[in-house]
Amino acid sequence: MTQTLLQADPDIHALIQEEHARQNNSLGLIASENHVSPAVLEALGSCLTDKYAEGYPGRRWYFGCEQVDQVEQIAIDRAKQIFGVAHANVQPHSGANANTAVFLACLKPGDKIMGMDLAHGGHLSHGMRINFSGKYFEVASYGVEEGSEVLDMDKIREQVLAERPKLLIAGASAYPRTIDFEAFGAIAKEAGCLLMADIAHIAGLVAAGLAPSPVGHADFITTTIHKTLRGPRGGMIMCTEEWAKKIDVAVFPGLQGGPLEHAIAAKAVCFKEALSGDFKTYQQQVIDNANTLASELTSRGWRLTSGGTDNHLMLLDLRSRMPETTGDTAANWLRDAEIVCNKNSIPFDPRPPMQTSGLRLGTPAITSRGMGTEEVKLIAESIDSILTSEGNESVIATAKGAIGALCAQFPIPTKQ
Ligand code: DSN
Repeated sequence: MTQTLLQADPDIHALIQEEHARQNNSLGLIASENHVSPAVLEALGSCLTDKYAEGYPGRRWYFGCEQVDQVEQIAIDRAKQIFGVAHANVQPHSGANANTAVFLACLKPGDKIMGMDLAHGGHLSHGMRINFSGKYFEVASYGVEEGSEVLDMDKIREQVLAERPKLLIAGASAYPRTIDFEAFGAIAKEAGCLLMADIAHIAGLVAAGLAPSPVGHADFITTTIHKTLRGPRGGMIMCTEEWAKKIDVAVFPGLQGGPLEHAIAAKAVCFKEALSGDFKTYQQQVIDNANTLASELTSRGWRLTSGGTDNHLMLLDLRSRMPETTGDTAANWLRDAEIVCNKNSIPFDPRPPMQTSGLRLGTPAITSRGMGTEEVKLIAESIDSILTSEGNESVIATAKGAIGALCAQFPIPTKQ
């Protein structure tokens, strides 16, 4: 029982070491990924994983919760302070769970939800046909405009008033532009429906005041902690006081059993980091790096959907220079040079989701490694050369050398 991981399970130990090396020796451009701090990782790997704590601070079914009560209360208080919300539930195991708990709190099976079309950048938990959200609720969706590829709030207003959903959802996993939560709030009010803002992708930018906050406009705000916010994998729900009790009951016992107090401790550490002075500088650099990557790619002739980005991500339309190349093929070429991103449908994509015509590129993870303008320029040059060479082996080898040198210069923050 006192063995180290290496002694107890050399196979898993070796794979963790390999994964650490993979992360350290490659560039993470997956827009939803990031690298946590050593402090967050330490809390996550703590003895808090051993503790059952069904219930909420001060109201648990189990005894011996004195410490985890304080941990969870600190996480809640910091979340409320960061986002300026009345109530926060830090127990959801994931973003999808957070969304499901909101549905459980305010909807009945068969009620209508309306979110952004998955094919236009929405999320599977916002009404995808084979997701829980699509199976148990009637689904309507809105999307971006053909041509501009941005959300047209006047048109969305008309659609919402025609569809009359019970719950309107604002939020996306592949939308490079600012989301107008104030306009969504006004539409929801006019239509007499509830509004859920899913800020999973942009939570860090919102926390830093660099993207508009849905607070005051949305009844519910859900998020993951592990994207731009730079914390452990997990979710959170914020809401008005009016919904606090229903949300808490929906999370536990409605949807989940025991909370993951080790993850909640890591969330608390992440929130403390988000309250520090450095956090805004980091988030601004994420945006600046995304802008640099976008302008370097567009100056080389690549079209980005909507023409660019306001946040941490962008969608590159491969058809603008390589009409025969799918996102799947392109992402594989980049992977061979240790540039890790994901294929992504672009709005009105004629290709199926497993192929796609686009790549989604994001800058949170490389920014956490300390990379800035010069490094991003080099990354753009490598991406461009690999794609335009159609995955030529020697071009990939050259790019891989340059990326390897960059990674060695900017190690990931954690040692494990
Ligand atoms: N799957 C996540 C993403 O990559 O955007 C969203 O949950």
